[in-house]
Amino acid sequence: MQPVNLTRSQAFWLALFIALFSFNPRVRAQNLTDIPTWQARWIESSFPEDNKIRPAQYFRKNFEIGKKVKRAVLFITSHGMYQAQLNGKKVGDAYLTPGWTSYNKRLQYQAYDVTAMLGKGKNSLGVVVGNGWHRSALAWGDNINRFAKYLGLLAQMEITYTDGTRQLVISDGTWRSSTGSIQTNEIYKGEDIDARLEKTGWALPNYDDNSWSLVKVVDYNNSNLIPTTNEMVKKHETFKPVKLITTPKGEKVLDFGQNLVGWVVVKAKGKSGDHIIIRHAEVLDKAGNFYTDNLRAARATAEYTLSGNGEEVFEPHFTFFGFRYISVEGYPGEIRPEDFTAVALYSDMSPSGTFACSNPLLNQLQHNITWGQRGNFLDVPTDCPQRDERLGWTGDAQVFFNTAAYNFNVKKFFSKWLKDVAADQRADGAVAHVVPNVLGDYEYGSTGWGDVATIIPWEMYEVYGDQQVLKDQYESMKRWVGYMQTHTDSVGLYRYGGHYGDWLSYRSGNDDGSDAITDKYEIAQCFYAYSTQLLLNAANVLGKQDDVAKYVQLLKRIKDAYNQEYVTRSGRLVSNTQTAYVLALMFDMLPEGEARTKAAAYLADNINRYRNHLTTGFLGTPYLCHVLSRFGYSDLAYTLLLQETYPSWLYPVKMGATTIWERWDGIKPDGSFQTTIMNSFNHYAYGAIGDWMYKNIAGIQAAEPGYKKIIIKPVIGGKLNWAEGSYNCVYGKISSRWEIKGDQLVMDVTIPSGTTADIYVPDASGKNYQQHTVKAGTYHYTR
Ligand code: RAM
Repeated sequence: MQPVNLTRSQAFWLALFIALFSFNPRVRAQNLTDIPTWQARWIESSFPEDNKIRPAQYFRKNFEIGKKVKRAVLFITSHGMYQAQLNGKKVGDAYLTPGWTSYNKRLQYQAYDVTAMLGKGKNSLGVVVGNGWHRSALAWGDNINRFAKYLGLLAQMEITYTDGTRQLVISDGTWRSSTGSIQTNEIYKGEDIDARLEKTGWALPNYDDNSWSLVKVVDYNNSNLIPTTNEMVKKHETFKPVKLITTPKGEKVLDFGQNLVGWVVVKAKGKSGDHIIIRHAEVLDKAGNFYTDNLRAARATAEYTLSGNGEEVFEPHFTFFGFRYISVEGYPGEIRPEDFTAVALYSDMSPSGTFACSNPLLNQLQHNITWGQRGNFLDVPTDCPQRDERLGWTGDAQVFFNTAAYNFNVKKFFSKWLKDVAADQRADGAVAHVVPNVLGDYEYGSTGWGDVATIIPWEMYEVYGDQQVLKDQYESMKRWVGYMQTHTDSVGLYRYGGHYGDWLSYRSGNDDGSDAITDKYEIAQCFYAYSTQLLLNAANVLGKQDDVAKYVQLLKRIKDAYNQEYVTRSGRLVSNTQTAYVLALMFDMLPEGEARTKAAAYLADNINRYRNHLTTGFLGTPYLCHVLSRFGYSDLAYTLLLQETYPSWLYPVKMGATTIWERWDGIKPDGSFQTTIMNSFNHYAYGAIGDWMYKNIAGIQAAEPGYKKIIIKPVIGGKLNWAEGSYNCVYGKISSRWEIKGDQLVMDVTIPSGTTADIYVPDASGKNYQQHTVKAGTYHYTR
């Protein structure tokens, strides 16, 4: 069953429709005239307020259906995470609902068409509510109850009969509540299910709930309720174990062959009280033992106690794990791999792009990028999915946006999250480090992180060509630039506040000055300029001429101050690092002409000094190859891309990675690990190279917003014999494929209707291009 996403206008028409029919005298119960104003009341269990992670709370209500149902819609949300059942069957195919937003300001409800789930006579609506993001400990320390002290439910089913009468079933004081088999449940901890405590048939109409408690009815201000507009989290790929391993320590470990995010469905048959413990890990250590130190305080465990009633099937409900391996303890009988199925859970974005080429290592890199995206696009773009963090780090999201948009359609995903970025923006315009903000009022305003407020809206406009995102986010963009402007000194320098800088850039570990540390305020001045440029672009698109004039002035001042402060007379930068040159060139900080050519040469020289290795961190890496290509160093960009030793993109691939790592050397060449303090093996940020691969190897680029005009211009190099890519833009599918056959180059291109393209066909040497301006169609070239 598909959940129904209602837009505001659909909600309005639904309300009007309901209002018109609500005057029918046969309508039972509520007055329907003011739907979608909620008639339902928030209900909670009678647990006292506490700061413990409680068992999941079960709520139920029977109701009668007397006539033929034409349509029934269930609107539902919770304080906590819910799973609803109608007559014992799960409602919808979404998980981790109601999703994650800045709940105090924006709490999504879902709408499900449940018409086919209702039967004549007695029906039953049952809902389990677990702690979810509302009540789990989030970020570090034991800070639970971030968003709610109590688990709560708000549900409203609107039933329309074929005779036009209507009925409401709402959460109210007549519901009953109890606990059941889902005991501990918490995002980082995992979930414990005791099948002996299952209230068998609890969501069926004939269940006797007399021993259940009556619920408390509580009033909350419902002004934070919003419809769901993005794709919800669903189950996707499944994996069977590729290996059963007994580790040197004697642990029984199953390897699913892929680092993924979700959980494992376990089948088991045993005695009542048999207790299975499933722990999760991304990697095995050097000796081949199960390794969980990098999960820090996250227990990341599922525990199942058997009822003893035949074959039992377990899976968690209100948590998720980042893992490739599980260790299995206490399993009754022989561990048979076929009884374990790993399920990937992620936001249900439709795939939009493909990339492949003649180098298998690059294909594995592309695979790792897409799996990094799947695992970390769980309603919110998270940095990592496994340790006690899993937060919507704004910097990570902005560096990865373009790549993400090639791989999947992320328009709805990011439109929703950007609204939380704006909702969590501080009164002074500072942007939170993580959104939804769970870190408090001081974790704000880092350069490259806060710039998410301008970068993603602008890039999203370029990708989808829809001005709506600029309209929606314009105030937020403006406020972020305003924040930096407020904190600019008298000479126009933004030297204020704490910044993460070029996070996790190369550190040689030697005291020889080779650490690639870029001055944080030098970086900040670059991003200040870039954000101002993007705001200016947005003002132009939206026709805000006063703002255009204002920000043209401001931009000039920012760049002048930068050149005064950070550029030496010979054109070197104060921080003589790759990232410093990359940002200066990418954001046009230097005057056109010689200054830029020289800076590009310094950059190339720096790369050579590191024996053709990158040294960049989160902020420099996404732009590194783009800058090299722009200034005529595409060969060097290819050399970096194909570099196989640390630090490089292919080093983790050579080490067997199936996702992108947080650090260039998460596992060192000798098999030891980076520090346990911060070492995720599923972190999409460095996957931002995907954008360069699509644009330059496959050669697919937007020349105008939304790909109304397309450029196809592959860069031949890296000893590749062929490469191909496709992208489903808003007009349809673009594809590009080239292959070197002997001394000829063959190229096939598809351009969708409604667009035009400039196709640049290289020769086999890659040095000379022939340009063709074309309309929609398929084209074949040989040179
Ligand atoms: C760590 C992670 C995250 C990064 C922050 C600054 O929590 O690496 O990705 O954005 O630091």
